[in-house]
Amino acid sequence: MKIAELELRTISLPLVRPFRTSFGTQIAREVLILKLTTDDGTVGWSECVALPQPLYSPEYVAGALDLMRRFLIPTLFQAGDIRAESVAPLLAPFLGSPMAKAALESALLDAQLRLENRSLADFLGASKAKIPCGVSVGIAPSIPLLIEEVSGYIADGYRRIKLKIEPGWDIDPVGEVRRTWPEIPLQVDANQAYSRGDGELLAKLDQFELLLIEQPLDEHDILGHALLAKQVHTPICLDESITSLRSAEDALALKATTVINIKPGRVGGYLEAVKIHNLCLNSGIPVWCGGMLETGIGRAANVALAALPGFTLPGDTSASSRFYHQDITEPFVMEDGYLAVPQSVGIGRVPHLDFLDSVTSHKETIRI
Ligand code: OSB
Ligand code: MG
Repeated sequence: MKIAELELRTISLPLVRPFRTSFGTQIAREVLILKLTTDDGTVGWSECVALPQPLYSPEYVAGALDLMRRFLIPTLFQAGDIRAESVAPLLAPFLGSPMAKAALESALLDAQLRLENRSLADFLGASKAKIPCGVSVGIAPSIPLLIEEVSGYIADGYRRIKLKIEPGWDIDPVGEVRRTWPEIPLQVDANQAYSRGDGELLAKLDQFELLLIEQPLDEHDILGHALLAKQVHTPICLDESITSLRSAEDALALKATTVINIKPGRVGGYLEAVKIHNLCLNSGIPVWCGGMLETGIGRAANVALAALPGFTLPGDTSASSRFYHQDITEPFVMEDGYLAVPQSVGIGRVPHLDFLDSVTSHKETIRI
């Protein structure tokens, strides 16, 4: 298979409500959508999960676009005959930027699977036809407004609630949600907002029987997470710190994490994500599929990944309506708290082109 053409576009989709985290507030999703065409005319789609600003990770939309244009795409063009499995090794000399690399690998994988008439779920090794859904809830303007927002998600059928926390928005809001819904599976995500000295404070969350505390400390502070794990009974789960199979091996060996959030973009693609899943499955470490406010394109692939046997916790794999009034693909609609795993060829979704065009702010085509 040879890549003949890559179309890169930036689209902007308004969110149904602002999404506030410890690193900033998103009001729209500005996202890079890739359309790859092979020399025989097969098309593959993907989404780059980098955010517009380098606040969650060092990558950002304009940077990813520049990197792809300048280095990554020319390298793939030069390689000639390739498969999705060749992308990571070919791009490895360019340091970092797993999200940009993942987007290219995913677009090629979608095309490859369409050519082979095979679904991504089947290719990755999915063992479930539907997956239970969790929802990530941003920092709210007040505790009553938080309770109101969570009530809506519970009514929608979500099977797990994740609350974003930061210093000053932790014990009280989490306690109020726990008191209101004593039985709901509940977890929190700090996006690196705490420091090593916060062990005593974070241990106060133990009383709420949370599934886990996600990424309390700096992404590079593996030792800090290991020390914190001795002070806090609630399991520590790493997100930002896990950027590859090797970093997952290291964090597990150092006892910095006992649960892992797998985000394909953060680890360089679905192939690396499966390797981390396999490691965790063999080590008895539960994993769940993280999210990056994906459109239907990225969401479709995440839902396939979340159907693998080691994904034993509900992920941030919400319905399209959690973030968007209108998705760029046929929407993901939750039924009784579950999403059906796409079974058709490739990722199982394609964008609605008229709508995609209507939200596109930039489009360029790179040909060999
Ligand atoms: O830390 O999991 C995170 C969104 C953007 C960046 C980082 C994170 C998130 C979320 C939302 O929590 C997950 C979702 O897509 O539902
Ligand atoms: Mg997170």
